[in-house]
Amino acid sequence: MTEHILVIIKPDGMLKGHAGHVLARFEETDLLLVGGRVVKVTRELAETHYAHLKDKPFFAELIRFLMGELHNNQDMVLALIFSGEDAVKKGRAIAGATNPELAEPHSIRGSLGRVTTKGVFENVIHVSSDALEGEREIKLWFSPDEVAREIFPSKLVAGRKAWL
Ligand code: 3AN
Repeated sequence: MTEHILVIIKPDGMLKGHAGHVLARFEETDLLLVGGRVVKVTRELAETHYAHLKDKPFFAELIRFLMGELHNNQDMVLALIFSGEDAVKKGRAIAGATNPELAEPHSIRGSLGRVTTKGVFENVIHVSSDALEGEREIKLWFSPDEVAREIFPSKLVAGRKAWL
């Protein structure tokens, strides 16, 4: 089934210059890059993105992490949309497990991520966990005009496209 995923190169990955490597890894697949933008992460965006984790003990730190506060105030991330057959499975395989120490060694998180001495997961990228989450996240991070393919329906509102 064709799926659409949001991939984010997170502040640790941006700070360490891993954006090109991540792109190269995804380009080795048959997934199609249909959107990409550099985004300044606000608190509202971070909290909405991780809303499903708001009860976790690490939530506050997770929000600070995505806003770049743990990485030299690197508050710009690269957000990408990839589309294709089984995009979730393929993207999650390239990413590796959430905990970089448990991730397969050749995955992005296994090879480039680390757990800091304070226990923070520096896991380089975010990849949508399933197709529904992919849709929610893509609609949060991108407007229809910023996506190069009609991956989800949109409508015209005051002369501009908005997600349905
Ligand atoms: P994934 O990013 O692999 O889909 P999620 O959505 O469960 O994982 O978690 C989102 C983020 O929260 C992870 N990328 C990681 O940075 C952080 N996280 C998840 N579990 C933990 C944990 N047990 N301790 C610290 N941080 C965590």
